[in-house]
Amino acid sequence: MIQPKLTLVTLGGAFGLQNVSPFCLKAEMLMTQLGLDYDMEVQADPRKAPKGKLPYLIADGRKIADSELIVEYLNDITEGRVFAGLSARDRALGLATSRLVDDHLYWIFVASRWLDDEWFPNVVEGFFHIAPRPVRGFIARRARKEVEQTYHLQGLGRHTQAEQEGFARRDLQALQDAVNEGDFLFGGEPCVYDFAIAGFMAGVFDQQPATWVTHVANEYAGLKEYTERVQQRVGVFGRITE
Ligand SMILES: N[C@@H](CCC(=O)N[C@@H](CS)C(=O)NCC(=O)O)C(=O)O
Repeated sequence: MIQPKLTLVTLGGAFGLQNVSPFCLKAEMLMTQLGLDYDMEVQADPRKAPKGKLPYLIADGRKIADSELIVEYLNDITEGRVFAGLSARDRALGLATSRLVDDHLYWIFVASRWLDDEWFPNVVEGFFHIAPRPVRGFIARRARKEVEQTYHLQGLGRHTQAEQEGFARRDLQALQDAVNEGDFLFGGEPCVYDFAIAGFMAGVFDQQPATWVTHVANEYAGLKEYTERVQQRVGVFGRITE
């Protein structure tokens, strides 16, 4: 295979994490596991990404935006290596689990950062350091309003704090039960679905300071050990390691 020139554009680091976005970290883990030769570039302003979100991949000049579309592209150029060895059932369960993480638990975690008055100052410094200091707070508060509206529209934002914790606990328990047997989800080597789970959970466990979701997640020791195992095996960590 003649490999295209690949550049993975990510949101970069914040809160003690070298790669703060779970979607970016999943792509980084997969590209490393596949042994691809690639560069990483930071774009701290998601509005400059093709779809206003990160990551995107530049492959010989073509931009592929969205981690799932990146996964599909990587599967194509490696002639099916991403999903090799996975049965249709593995792929069904892997996809369902990834959706739980990306489209449900992710939003609870986002809210635990953005909508907690005590934690929000970390968001201002972690995500808006690129804005000039005099307008930083204003821009961050405007963005916070959008997060609040999105969380409400998604539906989770209509629940009490105790109910949100209940939703988070059921998700975490389901993830822990899914990964509790064997080293990885589907055998002796991690696959893209392990990267979706561990890429997300690494940020939950290792961000500084903790949010309430981190405190709750710390009670799921099996999930924490698994998250560490995946990172160790692929050699890519959410946290800053040196
Ligand atoms: N479905 C997308 C989600 C990407 C995403 O939500 N990225 C976040 C960072 S974790 C982002 O760029 N957010 C910026 C924004 O929504 O303005 C993927 O899988 O790539």
